[in-house]
Formats: sequence, C-alpha cells, structure tokens
Amino acid sequence: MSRYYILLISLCFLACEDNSIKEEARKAVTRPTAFDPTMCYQLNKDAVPRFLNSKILEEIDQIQVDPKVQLSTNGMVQIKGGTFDMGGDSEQAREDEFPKNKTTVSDFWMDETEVTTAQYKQFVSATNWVTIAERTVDIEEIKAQLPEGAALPPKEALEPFSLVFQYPTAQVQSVNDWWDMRKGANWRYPLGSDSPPAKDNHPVVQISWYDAMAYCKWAGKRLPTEAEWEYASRGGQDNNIYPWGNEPVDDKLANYWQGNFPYTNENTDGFERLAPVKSFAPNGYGLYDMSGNVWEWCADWFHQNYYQYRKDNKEINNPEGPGNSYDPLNPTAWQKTKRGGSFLCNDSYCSGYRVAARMKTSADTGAEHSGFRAVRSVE
Ligand SMILES: [Ca+2]
Ligand SMILES: [Ca+2]
Repeated sequence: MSRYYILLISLCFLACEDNSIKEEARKAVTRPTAFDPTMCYQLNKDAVPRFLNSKILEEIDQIQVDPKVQLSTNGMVQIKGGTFDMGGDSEQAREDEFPKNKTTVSDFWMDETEVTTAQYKQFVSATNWVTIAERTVDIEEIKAQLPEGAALPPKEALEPFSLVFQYPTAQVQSVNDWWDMRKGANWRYPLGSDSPPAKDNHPVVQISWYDAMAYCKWAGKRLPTEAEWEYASRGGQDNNIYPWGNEPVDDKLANYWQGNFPYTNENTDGFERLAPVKSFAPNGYGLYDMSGNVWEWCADWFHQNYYQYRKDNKEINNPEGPGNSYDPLNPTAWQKTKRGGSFLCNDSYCSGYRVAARMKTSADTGAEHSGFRAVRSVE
C-alpha cells in the first residue's frame, strides 16, 4: 500500500510506465545498508537508500533525544534472547513466510504495549514533530511517479490526508475500495477532523514509518527487526501459530474482525475499530496486543525472497532484513514491513494476527490500522 499510489489512482493520473528494468534490479536481495542496532535508525547518511526521503531523515536526525525517556524502561519488558524457527507454521502461512529459518536474537527491551496516543502526544509536545499525514503532499514526489509531461493534480488534491477504512457499498475489486483518502485524518483525529479526537489509551495510528522512527529517536529507542518482533510475539513458545498457542483466534483473544470482511463486522469482541491497549491478555513475555488491534512497523525492508536468501546464506544471527525491497504484487513500491495484524484482520482475508504473518507498506504511508511499538538493545 502506498500513499502516493492510492492518490494517483484516485486522480486517474496513474500512467503505464516501463518499470521492467527497475523491477529486475529489485528482485535480487541486496545486503542491508550499514545499520547500528543500538541506534534508532540508519544514521550513516552515505548508506541511506535512495528510496528513502533524505529530507525527512534529516529532520529525524535533528530531533533531540529526551535523556529521561532514554534512560527509562517504564512500560517495557526485558526479553531474553535465544534461538527460534522464524517463519510460517500453518496452512494459512504465505509464500513470503518460507522457508523457515533458524534465527538467533540478542537480549532486548520491548514496549509492553503499542505506543499510545498519550505517549505520542508527549513526543510531539517536546519536538513539534509534524507527521507525514499532516503535511501537504509533496508535488515533487508526485512528479517523480508520473510520465514526463503529464498534467499535475490540482492543488486541492495535495491537501493533507490519510487512509481511513470505509465499508464498501459494492463488491470490492481491490484494497483501494475500502480505503478512503480522508482529508484531515491524522494521529490527532484518526477518522478525520469532523470525528472525535484520538483517545489517550488507544494505540496511536495514522503513523508512517518515518513518524515511528522520529518517535524512536526522541525516546532513545528503535524499531524492532522482524526477527525480534516475531521472537517476542511467540512469547517463549516454539512453532506455534499465535502468541497464545495454536487455539484458533476468537473474540476473547484479540481485537480483530469477526464477520464477512470488509462488508459486515459482527463486532463480538466489542471493538469495531481500535481497542484501548491491554484490553486482551498478554503473551508469555507480558506483551499486549501482539496479535490484532494495530499493525506495528518494523525496521526491515520487505523483500519477497528474503527468507530464501537467508537460508542460502545461512544468515542466523540478528538478521536485519534485506537492503532493498521487492513485492511481486506491488513491484514498483519500496515497502517496509509491519507485523501482528489489526482490527481489520480476519481468517478469510489476511490472518495477520499469526506470529509469522508479514505485511508491507510504503514508508510514507500512515493508516487508521497502523501504529508501532519500540525496542531498545540491552547493553
Ligand atoms: Ca474487533
Ligand atoms: Ca498489535
């Protein structure tokens, strides 16, 4: 999913361009750029991939770390590292979850809940960070994705917006049919400016990958790798499908979608959209909502072939993800990974609440069902 892609489709400006050369280049896994796991993000500017926005990374770089938050482990749990089999455990698992790989992660701290609106508010008060969803769409980004000479969108189409779930009124053809580009939707007003403000004890949403990274910089934390996230989600159990074991998901275990997605939400878990964090029991490590509620950004790029690459190269210790992105379903996008599923997940659609399930989204895209939690390495 990409903020600009959806915008371009909605404007009927998406033109066919020959991306075959770019796509070929992306299919091979390349090595990660320089990555210091003790840092909140890739500080080596020479190594910043050209498909990240260097202007926004520069802004993140300028954020001052809050020394008090940096030293605090309040609301975090320490997870003892170890070795596990990373990857799919059931017939619901997708191709990108295979092959399973023996994986070792070091000790780390992890937020026990998704980062809440209250926590994000504290960060914004301290830094005046403006999230991507609150910014006017960058016309240069649009130009870069249009063929030369194509007409540019009208100014009003560039007003700040973010993606809000809407019940479709007809048979859906694609995911774009249930995402509304809602003007004024952002972390303060997740459903748009005419709707109620975000609740303090809800996970913060409408957060792009950059917005999550910015918070991490301030808090002296970082985003988890996919390996760390999956290890944490498994809660000390081996090769189980869910954080709670192998018992199928039900409305007592997580905030997800009961009913016929995306048409009818039976809502038997009591939460049509977001739930307050800690509404469901924690996993074996004391982590809440690792399944459902909101998707959680990870540090890694998404690459369809990365697990096979890891197997071929016997990459076991603290894998940091590939150095590039490739998704056959969306071959022109550069996407970061997300984990854990959301209130929109259902077995008939994504079963994203499985510990091994992976999602991918462009770094600039926030949505009503996406937030994050942060980690810190144990020194
Ligand atoms: Ca629900
Ligand atoms: Ca979650």
